[in-house]
Amino acid sequence: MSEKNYTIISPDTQKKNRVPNGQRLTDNFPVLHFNSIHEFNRDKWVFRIWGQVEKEKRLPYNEFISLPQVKVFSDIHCVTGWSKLNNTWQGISSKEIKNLVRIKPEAKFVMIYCSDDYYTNLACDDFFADDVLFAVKLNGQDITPEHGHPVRLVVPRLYFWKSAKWVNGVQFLAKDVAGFWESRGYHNHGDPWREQRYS
Ligand SMILES: Nc1nc2c(c(=O)[nH]1)N[C@H]1C(S)=C(S)[C@@H](COP(=O)(O)O)O[C@H]1N2
Ligand SMILES: [Mo]
Repeated sequence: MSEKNYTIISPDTQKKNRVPNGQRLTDNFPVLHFNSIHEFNRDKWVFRIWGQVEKEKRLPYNEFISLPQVKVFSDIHCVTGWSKLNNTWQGISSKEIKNLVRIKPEAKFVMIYCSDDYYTNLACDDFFADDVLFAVKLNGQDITPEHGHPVRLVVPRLYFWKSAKWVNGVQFLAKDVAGFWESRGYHNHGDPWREQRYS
C-alpha cells in the first residue's frame, strides 16, 4: 500500500465560519441508517465498477485495500442538524477509479451502491472532487462496523447522507437517477452551505 505523506484539506475547513446555517456542533458521532449494520465477509466482499465504462471491473478485498491511499481532513454536516468538525479520513481517492476503468465520455453521474441496499447519486463533478474518498480509517482507526466498515464513501462538501457506508460499487450513468433518500424527499444535490436539505 502506498501512502502519501500529506493530507488533502477539504476547502470548507478553511472557511471563517465552519458551521452552516441550521447546524449545531457535536463531539459525538451519531449512527444513522435505515437498515441493519452490514456484516463484512473478507472472502466474499467485491467492489464493482460498471455502467458507462469500457469494461466492468471487480476487485476482491485484497486488491481494493492495496490501492494507493490518501488522507483527507474534513467536516461532517448531517441533514438532521449535527456537524462534527476536524475528521481525518484515510482511504482510496475517488480519482483512483480512473486508473481502474476507462470511463465513457457520456458518463456524467454515478450511483454509489452499498451492501445494505442503500444507494445514493452524485454528479461526476462532485464524485471526483479532490477531497472525496473511499475511507477505510477515521482518525487513524479502522472505521467501525456501525460507521461503514470496511469501506465508506466520504463526500465532505455535501450533506452526510451522500457519504454511503458499506460501499461495494460505483455505477457510471449518462443520466441522473435519484438515490434512496433522494427519491424520498431529500434534495438531489445536498449542499449544506445552500441548505439543500429537502426537495
Ligand atoms: N449504506 C448506508 N449508508 C448510509 C446510510 C444508510 O442507511 N446506509 N445512511 C446515510 C445517512 S442518512 C447518514 S446521515 C449517514 C450517517 O452516517 P453515520 O452513521 O456514520 O453517522 O450515513 C449515510 N450513509
Ligand atoms: Mo441522514
